[in-house]
Amino acid sequence: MEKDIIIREKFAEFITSNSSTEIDFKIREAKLLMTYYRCALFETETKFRVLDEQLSLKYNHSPIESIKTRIKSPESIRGKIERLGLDFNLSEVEKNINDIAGIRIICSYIDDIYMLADCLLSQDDVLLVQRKDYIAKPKPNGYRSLHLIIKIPIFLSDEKRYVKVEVQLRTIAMESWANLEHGLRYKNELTYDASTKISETLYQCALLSAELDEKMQFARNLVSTDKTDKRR
Ligand code: 0O2
Repeated sequence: MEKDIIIREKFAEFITSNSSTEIDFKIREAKLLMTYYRCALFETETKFRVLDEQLSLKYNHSPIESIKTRIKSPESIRGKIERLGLDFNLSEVEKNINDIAGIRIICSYIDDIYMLADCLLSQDDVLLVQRKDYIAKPKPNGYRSLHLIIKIPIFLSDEKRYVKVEVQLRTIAMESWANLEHGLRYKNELTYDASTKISETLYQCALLSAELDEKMQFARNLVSTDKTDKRR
């Protein structure tokens, strides 16, 4: 509620301290920036689809189960600006918020995650900004995924512009756990006891989901070895 009042005040200040031409200009700039992020998502998605086509032929299974893309909502961007204590201006947002454009790659097996990440990062137009491996080192609540922040170029009519994209790579099991956990986390008004029990249960589920991934990977490796043996 208090946040809403602050936002309303900021908006009123913005309206009174800028002429309508300046406001139009700022709106156009914001729209343009969002367009760059959308284009960067097209480019990144295409890169993964190309890799999937080629690697499917090479390994006889498709490493990508599905792809999801999203542009962070204005409310969520606003929340992050406040959390990070940034100024409400576009260059601050562009410089400091890494996940405005997000792409999630759902993979069949754990090895596919690392193979796809390596293939992407070996492309000479992709720059790695940050890598967080929550599979090798899961978060304390059990969350697992590989996160990359990359910069990729988009080619506009008159310039080449590097844009940041957050790439999350995870297996089907990691995706199910994260989606259910996300849903439960936002069920608020829980007592301390209930919330502690839910966290413990989710952590147990995360361990089971990690075990499932390991077993599936083991089965997949047996298929590959068996095929190699037959060829001998
Ligand atoms: P949304 O709606 O997915 O965008 P930062 O992003 O820099 O503020 P942090 O913690 O440094 O925060 O980034 P990190 O660890 O790379 O995680 C960012 C994103 O990963 C989150 O984005 C989630 O999508 C996902 N994530 C991280 N931890 C968890 C978790 O414990 N549970 C679930 N379900 N997802 C997680 P956003 O911005 O939170 O949300």
